This record gives sequence, C-alpha cells and structure tokens, in this order.
Amino acid sequence: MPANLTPQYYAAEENYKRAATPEGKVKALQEMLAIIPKHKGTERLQGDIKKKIARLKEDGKKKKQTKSGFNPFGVEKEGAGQIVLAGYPNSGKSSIVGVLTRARVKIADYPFTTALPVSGMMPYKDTFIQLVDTPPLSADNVPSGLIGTFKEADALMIVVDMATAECLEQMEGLTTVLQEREVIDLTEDGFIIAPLPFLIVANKVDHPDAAENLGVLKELWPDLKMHEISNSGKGLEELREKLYEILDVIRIYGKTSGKPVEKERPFILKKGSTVLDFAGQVHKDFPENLKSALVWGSSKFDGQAVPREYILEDEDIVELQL
Ligand SMILES: Nc1nc2c(ncn2[C@@H]2O[C@H](COP(=O)(O)OP(=O)(O)OP(=O)(O)O)[C@@H](O)[C@H]2O)c(=O)[nH]1
Ligand SMILES: [Mg+2]
Repeated sequence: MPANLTPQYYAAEENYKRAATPEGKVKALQEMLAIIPKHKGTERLQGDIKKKIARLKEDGKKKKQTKSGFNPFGVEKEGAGQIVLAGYPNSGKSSIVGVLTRARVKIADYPFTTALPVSGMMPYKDTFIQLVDTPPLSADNVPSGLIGTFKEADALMIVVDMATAECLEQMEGLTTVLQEREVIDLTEDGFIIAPLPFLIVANKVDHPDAAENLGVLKELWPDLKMHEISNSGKGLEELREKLYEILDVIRIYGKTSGKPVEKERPFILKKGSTVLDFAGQVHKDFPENLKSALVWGSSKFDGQAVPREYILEDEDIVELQL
C-alpha cells in the first residue's frame, strides 16, 4: 500500500536528518508524526518514528542521571567511619593521609597540590577508619563541593600548620569559613561546637619554628584542645586512637551457637547500641524474632544471658538467641 507522504512530511524528515542535538531530533520526529497521513500504508512508519522518539528520550534520561549522579566531591563511605580533613594550602593534609593509609596521595612543597578528595583506609586494631584527603580551603577560597564533603562526613580533622606564623590566620580562617557554611558552630566564648565530632591537629611540630608558633596560638586560644603531630612520627599512634574515639563507635563480634567466635570482622555500631541494634545490623529480619542474647565481655560473667535492651560495649562478643 502506498504511503502517499506529503511534501511537509519530507521537509520535517529533512529537519530530523539535519538536527544536531537529540532534543532537535525529537522535535523533528514529533513534527513528522503529527503530519504523517494516518492510514494503513503508514502504520509501520508511524511505529518506527515512535520507537525513535522513545529511544532518544531514554538516552537523554540516562545521560542526565549520570551527569547529576556523579559528584567528584562525594566519597563513598567505607570502614568504621569516615573522617574528612580540612586545612589551608600546604598544611600537610596529604602527608597525614599518606603516612596513616596506603592511599596514593600527592605531596609537594607548593600549595594547591590536591585538587579533589582522595580516600584511604587507616588500619585501627582489627578494623579500618576511612580518611579523606581534600583540596585546601582558606578564608577567601572554598572549593565548591567541599562543604558537602564535610557535611557528609562522620567526623572532621581540622589541620593547622605549625611551621608557619600563618597558623593564627589559618585557625581563624578555618573556624570562620566552617561556621559560615554551618559545618561547625562557635559559642560566645569562642568554643567550637559542631553537629559533627572533630579533632584539631597541630601539624609539623618537628619544624624549628613550631614551638614558637604553637606558643602564640595557645596564648590567643588558651582553651583550644589540639593534638600535636608530625609526619616523622610524633603523635601518630595517639592520633589513630583519638580518631577512633571521636567516631564514637564500638566493635562487636558475632557468634553462632556451638561455633568459635568470628574475630576477624567486627560489626561497627554507635556507642550506646543495644543487642537489638546489633541484631538489626546482622539481618533485617532478626530484631523481630530476637528473644535475648548471650554476651562475653562487658557482662558479669562469660556467656551471660541478657535482654534485648542490653547496652553493648567495645569488643563484646554476642550470640543472638532467635
Ligand atoms: N617539617 C614538616 N614538614 C611537613 C610535615 N608534613 C608535611 N610537610 C611538608 O609540607 C609540605 C606540604 O605537604 P602536603 O601534605 O602536600 O600539604 P597539603 O595540605 O596536602 O597541601 P595542599 O594539597 O596543597 O593543600 C610538603 O613539602 C611536606 O613535605 C611535617 O610533619 N613536618
Ligand atoms: Mg594535599
């Protein structure tokens, strides 16, 4: 059966062929569909045009999703908790992540070495804590996207460079920017409070000028709690412990009746979690069926039966009674 297509249709088809963008192609196809003579002879052609429109729209949707779905400042969480570093250019952030993890960070004696967040896993006892190296920020330069990285973190490590007299400016700049962008807050007396746990690290204390700079900083911020470190080793072991502490988590080991405890891989729970919370993390259906549990560790004696509401402690071994 002849299709008997009109000149208008051929013109629209020409537009379709010439259209440079998917949107232009869809528009031309819709035009073709609108003016195509509607009879048996064009049914196949109508079907083809509809398919083309659907495919182009589907492709467009997929592209949009990947475009908006990829954020180079988003860092997928891993391990017992995610700690994001914040600091001025050259303050030694990458060196800290480099010395505590196996991440391949770029370290250099010039500023703005790090351009995007880089994540590394820091071993701590039998678990891992995720450290995220970040591009530098300063009072007048905050990379777009970085505030989002901070807000998504479980905790922050605020790094101040003790090798330079600029450390005062860094401390002020960091607190101002982080407060303005609602990452932390300050009390009237200048104490830092935050929705997120945080640790302030005084870095490069091995530097010849560090003692003097530290003295000045402490004079101006007498109540500031800082942990002193250097990449040559000072304070690094304590840093690991402090980072675990600020995450406020506990490691719990699951045990199956009659079998030895699985000590390799602890479950990570927030401090204050109960046996019921633990059951929920092991399997989503467990809390409903949970009767009680046997606990080794924080309980008065090994294998003591405890109720669902029992609050667990770091390194407890738990056998769920379902
Ligand atoms: N003396 C001393 N120098 C350090 C220490 N940590 C880092 N450095 C030096 O400081 C410089 C900057 O170190 P990076 O780790 O690249 O600093 P950064 O904060 O990541 O720098 P950006 O990525 O530019 O923000 C390098 O030359 C390091 O060797 C330290 O503990 N002591
Ligand atoms: Mg860096």
